Amino acid sequence: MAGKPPAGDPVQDAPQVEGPKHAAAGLPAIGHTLRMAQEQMGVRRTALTLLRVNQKDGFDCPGCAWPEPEHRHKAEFCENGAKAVAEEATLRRVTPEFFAAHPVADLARRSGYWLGQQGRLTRPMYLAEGAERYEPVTWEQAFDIVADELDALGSPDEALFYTSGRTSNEAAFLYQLFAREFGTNNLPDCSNMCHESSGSALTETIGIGKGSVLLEDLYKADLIIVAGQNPGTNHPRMLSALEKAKANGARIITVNPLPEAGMERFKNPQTPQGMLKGTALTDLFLQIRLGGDQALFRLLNKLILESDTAVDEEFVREHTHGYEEFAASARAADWDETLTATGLERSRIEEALAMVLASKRTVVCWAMGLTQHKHAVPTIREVVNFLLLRGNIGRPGAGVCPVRGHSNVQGDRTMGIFERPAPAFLDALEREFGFAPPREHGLDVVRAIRALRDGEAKVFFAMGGNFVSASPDTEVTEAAMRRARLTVHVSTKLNRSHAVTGARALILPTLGRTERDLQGSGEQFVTVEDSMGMVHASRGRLEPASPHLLSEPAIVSRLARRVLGEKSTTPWEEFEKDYATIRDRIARVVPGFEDFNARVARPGGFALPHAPRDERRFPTATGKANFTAAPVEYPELPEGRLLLQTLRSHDQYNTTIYGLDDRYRGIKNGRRVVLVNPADARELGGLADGAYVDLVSEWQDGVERRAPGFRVVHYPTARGCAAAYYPETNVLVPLDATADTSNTPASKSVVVRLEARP
Ligand SMILES: Nc1nc2c(c(=O)[nH]1)N[C@H]1C(S)=C(S)[C@@H](COP(=O)(O)OP(=O)(O)OC[C@H]3O[C@@H](n4cnc5c(=O)[nH]c(N)nc54)[C@H](O)[C@@H]3O)O[C@H]1N2
Ligand SMILES: Nc1nc2c(c(=O)[nH]1)N[C@H]1C(S)=C(S)[C@@H](COP(=O)(O)OP(=O)(O)OC[C@H]3O[C@@H](n4cnc5c(=O)[nH]c(N)nc54)[C@H](O)[C@@H]3O)O[C@H]1N2
Ligand SMILES: [Mo]
Repeated sequence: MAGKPPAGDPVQDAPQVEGPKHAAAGLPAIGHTLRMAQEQMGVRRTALTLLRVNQKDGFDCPGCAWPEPEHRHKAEFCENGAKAVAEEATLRRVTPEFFAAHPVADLARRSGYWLGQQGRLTRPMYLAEGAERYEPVTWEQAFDIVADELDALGSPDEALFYTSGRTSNEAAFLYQLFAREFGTNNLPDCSNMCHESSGSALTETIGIGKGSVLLEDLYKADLIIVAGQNPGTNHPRMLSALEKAKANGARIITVNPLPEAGMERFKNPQTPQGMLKGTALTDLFLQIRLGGDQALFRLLNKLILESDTAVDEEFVREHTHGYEEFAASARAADWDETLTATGLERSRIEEALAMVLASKRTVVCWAMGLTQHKHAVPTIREVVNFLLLRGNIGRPGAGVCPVRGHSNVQGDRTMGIFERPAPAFLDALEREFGFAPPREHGLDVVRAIRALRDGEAKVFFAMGGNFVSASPDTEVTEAAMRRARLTVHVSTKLNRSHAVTGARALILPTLGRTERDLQGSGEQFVTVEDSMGMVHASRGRLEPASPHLLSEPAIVSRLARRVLGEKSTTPWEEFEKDYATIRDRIARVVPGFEDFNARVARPGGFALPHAPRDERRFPTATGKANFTAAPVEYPELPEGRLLLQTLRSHDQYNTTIYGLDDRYRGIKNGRRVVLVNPADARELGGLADGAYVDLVSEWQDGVERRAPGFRVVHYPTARGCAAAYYPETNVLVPLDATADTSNTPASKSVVVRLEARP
């Protein structure tokens, strides 16, 4: 044992290690959930609130974007969702007195966990230039301040309008409309750091950047491959769907550097049988090296090409383009190189191949393990090649399934939150609202940070999220943010982005999903789109956390009226009063939303059209599904170094830390841990379990990025691959280390060395 964690850490971070678990959910999950919820909400509110999650007359769970099954349980929520709800419906409050007692410098010293634990924001707060503390302001004053700074800009492109993925369709539609009437496409969003690589790869290959399967398809599949995803923690309700798929005969291959408990065994808390024994989910575990997936799928493609009658020739002929070039490239795949890139044994890949060839209906699910690499886009294209080869797109029980994160991140994009909008979308806006939207592409997250850093952007406005903690290269991002003239955050909870501000700053407190939204025409509901393109209503019932909150649509409407004034002929006031009028406009602008108000009134909502899924039509440039050819890539690992992935613990939601445990990985009471394979630890100078190290990232710019004081945990991760939690390790991810094409930060392959602490 060497060293200690750095002194002065305001969180009592003292990790205890018990070793990984081999099953997820079940009784411990329920007990844990209720305890956490009751701490925040009390017993009665806990019962009232949790029973409304994902019910047909209730609110959409803010936990994740996994779809709601047709037959819902009385308790259609999971541990993850319950925690998200408790976090929002908490009875704790952040008041003006709180801000008087805690100068910004003090807030900046606190951990994200501490900030979140303070409770719900209750009043608009303003930090004047040079002031030490936030002070309460009226909403009118707040909008005046934003309008002053926006008016003072040399160009609308000096403003940035960020969105996190919890914003409803209605709010998102208004927000992008406001930004574009103001004159910019600078609409970076959390998607840029998340599934952008999936969007890029899918749009190019199948013509639509969304998944092609519905829940029923999972139930009908013969084979489901879950690559780069940890549903036990991040999409727990997906485990019920996988369980059902298995009961129907599906087999499951898990591709992951970590053995994740949820994929090993699932104890369904909703059946007595499940509670006791549970279902083994994974049939074949491919413990792959970080970034080895493209090589794996490319080799599988070569092997499919070489197997008699394995290729669906009719599908390839009728529906695809680029087959010859792709096939030539795939045939060049090399066993030895693949074994190096993946760290897998040959026999395992052969087993996988046999399962692939035995399957008539295959689904591939993935999340951040595939999207956050330099070569994420070619990796996902290779997955598409893999599915196209055997006709596994646009057929029941088969398809692509990128599993989305934030509960409405997909809907926000559908509503036009995109820095590179399609011309057809802008044309439709122009027709409907009679203004000329800007046509030049705007800035994504990484480019927005550069623009702030270089003084080219001066106002940063965030609709939700925690930009400084979620973004890469924390020191660079924070310094960039501090250069802004004004930073504004529409938020429910306190977070670090409120403490690392521009010269002036505003916190605008807003309603959460769980809360009643009363406007001029009566009680309102909003709508969201889940990971599978289903749109449905969400209606909160709780009394708002404070009488001073405004809803997100109200904030945008009022801001737009104040900033745009006479220049805008859009009926912002009417939108605020009655959200049905927003939906009428969405119906006329966004394809698939025709007759929106009537269709969303039906219980369960409706499915958006998806041409490849519904009619095997591929709206790409070639009019066909595109095979693509690419050379194999995988991260290089210099001697004496490890590849670090930055991932989520069980007790966090992105930058919101619920608690200090990661139950399934057997880690308690601390987050500053780095999981290292014991054999690697031995080779790296005999790093003992329990030793403390600094993580030092090495990148081609020569800058040394350091995250101090991590406890080494010997863990059965793939060789050469380490893991540590985000956002503590974002400081290690270089701003310029991004995925080709999608520009998503490569948060899952950071080259690090471990320096023992004295
Ligand atoms: N409780 C909870 N739920 C959440 C969230 C949360 O923070 N907490 N966040 C939400 C959001 S926004 C998102 S995007 C999703 C994220 O959901 P996930 O993508 O499941 O989240 P991560 O924790 O980033 O986990 C990545 C998984 O991929 C594996 N992996 C990493 N690199 C590779 C690789 O190169 N190849 C392969 N095959 N596997 C790899 C990791 O070992 C890990 O199991 O979850 C959503 N739901
Ligand atoms: N190193 C590393 N970095 C990553 C990732 C990673 O895996 N590794 N993952 C990336 C991914 S996938 C994502 S999606 C991003 C997440 O990036 P963000 O979406 O920006 O971050 P969150 O932590 O989800 O935002 C939490 C805050 O949102 C606010 N909030 C919550 N609910 C609401 C609401 O209903 N309305 C409003 N207005 N505000 C609300 C609260 O104030 C809360 O503090 O992080 C990315 N960053
Ligand atoms: Mo995400």
